[in-house]
Amino acid sequence: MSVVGVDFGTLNTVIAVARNRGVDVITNEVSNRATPSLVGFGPKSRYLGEPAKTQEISNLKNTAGSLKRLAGRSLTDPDVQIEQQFVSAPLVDINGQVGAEVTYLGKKEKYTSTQMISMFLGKVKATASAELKLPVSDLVMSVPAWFTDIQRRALMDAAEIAGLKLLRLMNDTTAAALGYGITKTDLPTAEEKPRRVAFIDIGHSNYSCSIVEFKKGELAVKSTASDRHFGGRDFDKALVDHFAAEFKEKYKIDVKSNPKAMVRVAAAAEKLKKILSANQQAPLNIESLMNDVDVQGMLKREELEALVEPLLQRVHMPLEQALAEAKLNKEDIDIIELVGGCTRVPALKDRIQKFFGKGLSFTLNQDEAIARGCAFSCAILSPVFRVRDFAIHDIVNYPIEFTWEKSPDIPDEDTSLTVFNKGNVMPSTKILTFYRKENFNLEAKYAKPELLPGKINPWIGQFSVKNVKADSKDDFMICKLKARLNLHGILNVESGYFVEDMEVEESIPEEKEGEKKENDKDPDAMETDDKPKTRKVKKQVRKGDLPIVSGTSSLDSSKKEAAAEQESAMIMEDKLVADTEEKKNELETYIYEMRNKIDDQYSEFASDDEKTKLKVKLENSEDWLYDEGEDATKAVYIAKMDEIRAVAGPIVQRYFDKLEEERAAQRAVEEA
Ligand code: ATP
Ligand code: K
Ligand code: MG
Repeated sequence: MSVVGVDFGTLNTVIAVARNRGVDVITNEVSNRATPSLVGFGPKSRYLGEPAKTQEISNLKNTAGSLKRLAGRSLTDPDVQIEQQFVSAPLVDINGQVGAEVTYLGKKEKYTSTQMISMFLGKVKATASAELKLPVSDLVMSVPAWFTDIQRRALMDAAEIAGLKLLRLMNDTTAAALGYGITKTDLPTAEEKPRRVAFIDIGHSNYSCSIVEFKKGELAVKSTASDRHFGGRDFDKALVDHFAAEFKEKYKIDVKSNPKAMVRVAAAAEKLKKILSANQQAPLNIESLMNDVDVQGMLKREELEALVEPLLQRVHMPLEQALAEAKLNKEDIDIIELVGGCTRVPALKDRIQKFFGKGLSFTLNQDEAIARGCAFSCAILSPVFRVRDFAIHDIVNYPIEFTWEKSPDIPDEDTSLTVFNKGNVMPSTKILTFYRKENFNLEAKYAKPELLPGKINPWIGQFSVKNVKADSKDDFMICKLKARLNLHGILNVESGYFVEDMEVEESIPEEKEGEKKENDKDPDAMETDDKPKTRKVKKQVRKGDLPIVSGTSSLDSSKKEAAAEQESAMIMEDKLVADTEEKKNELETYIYEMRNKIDDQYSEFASDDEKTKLKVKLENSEDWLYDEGEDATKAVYIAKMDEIRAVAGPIVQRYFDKLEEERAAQRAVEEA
């Protein structure tokens, strides 16, 4: 069984696997350690990951990125409107969920964000499986800590549709913290002061800071704060705006009117930004950007910093919030660990360092720490892998309340309760008690919608409790419901049962005598009656289960099955296209090979007549290949190959017979 950790980034996805020697980041089909988080749709197949990036500029309208930021969102969400600036395919509404409209196999199609994520995760699965040479199912994946129930459920659904089993959805910075802690041998003991580390992750779109306390064998997240619209792409955008204005002035071209030109400028801007992290000045040159104009620009690091000054002024905010929520001061933080590609920007490092007034630490691999942490978590959770356990206490980021209808029998009953408060430990289980004579419903929702990202629906779920009835004396049934905020940060009412108050006999625990008394104990005072003492106490005794019917934002199983079938069909289609391409390449190679060999090693084994016949066959086949055979089916390529083999076969056979004859003669000589 495989043990896989995935950092599903807005721009890049990194896959790590745990093997017996430790955790490694794996490479994809083109040997990259990160895969673009992109899906594309073509006339014959889909492009997932690297091919989507390769095709992006020529296939803008049918390429979608920012996938995870679309999870669980609706089109009208203001956050999605921001996302549309970074997604080149048009975003549309699909029954309340955001999706993309694309042309696939020559037809207009719409896919929800959940479907597109499952397509991409299918690719992640194939990449891991190819590297491990094992079927892949179990994995741990990271998400920003600010993701809500509906966003997390969407990711769970997407993984399931892709045939993956998510053992844990882990917050990005918590994953980095696990990777940090699990390899440390010098963490404080239970009695000592904990080590306090601030983990700061600034990626392509998001900036998060978690304050984490470490002790031997455990970590506890104290707070997490984020600026969910702060990352590398905002730097890129500032550069694009700058150069768009400059090119308008200098070359009289409006790149903003030309989507392809915009993508090319954005790519060049990102490259320029990276160079400026290590150099004081860098050029930006693009050939034939639009209207046959070649553009040239130049930028100094200080100019970049001036362009992003409004962003830099926000750097301190998540840091201040994280400290306040952890009830700590800057001075309490022992170490500041930075991860995420964007933390390479010198101005950012500088501001963070100034904020804390102490040096920053880069002991984790900035691009790979989160994926590695996820792989460690998967190893801990996997039944097949032995790894030192490390306890992870995360926290609730938004308060969750339950509401219910007032019982007709209890007029002064409250009708809501905040069950999980912000800052509570997560995962966590709470038992809710209700006195009822009839079936009842309760609803879970986020208590403070204004804290949620964008216009996320605060509703979490409705739970109907069945088989509730009054007892023979018309007394209330005492109903107990188990509400669990699980490892994924998803809330469920997992089970219900009812109890009865009963009098039970309970043995009285022997009173512990103090040590001093024990020492000068008088032997005559010893107890002679050895019958255990008991007392009657009232206790709640579990009497039976209460079925619960849940309605949440998760897809129901029939929808998931349908999506999984659709996904399988697309995988088959993609595979057929890939196989067809392979057969075509084989045919092409075979033609070249035969043409060379017929006048070389095969020459003496063919009559002139046979040679002419084969050469004509090869030439016709080649002409066909570059004409109507350009786009044939797999079966036709195989048939063409067979046709050539029919002519070449006897010749090749004679050649091998001769080789065999020579070998036999050689052996005879050696044995003689
Ligand atoms: P997110 O965490 O927001 O979902 P992500 O995980 O895909 O996104 P990362 O891979 O951590 O993001 O970081 C990618 C960003 O880091 C990009 O904007 C990239 O341009 C930027 N980046 C990478 N290297 C450098 C560098 N040397 N200098 C400046 N920026 C860099
Ligand atoms: K990443
Ligand atoms: Mg990231």
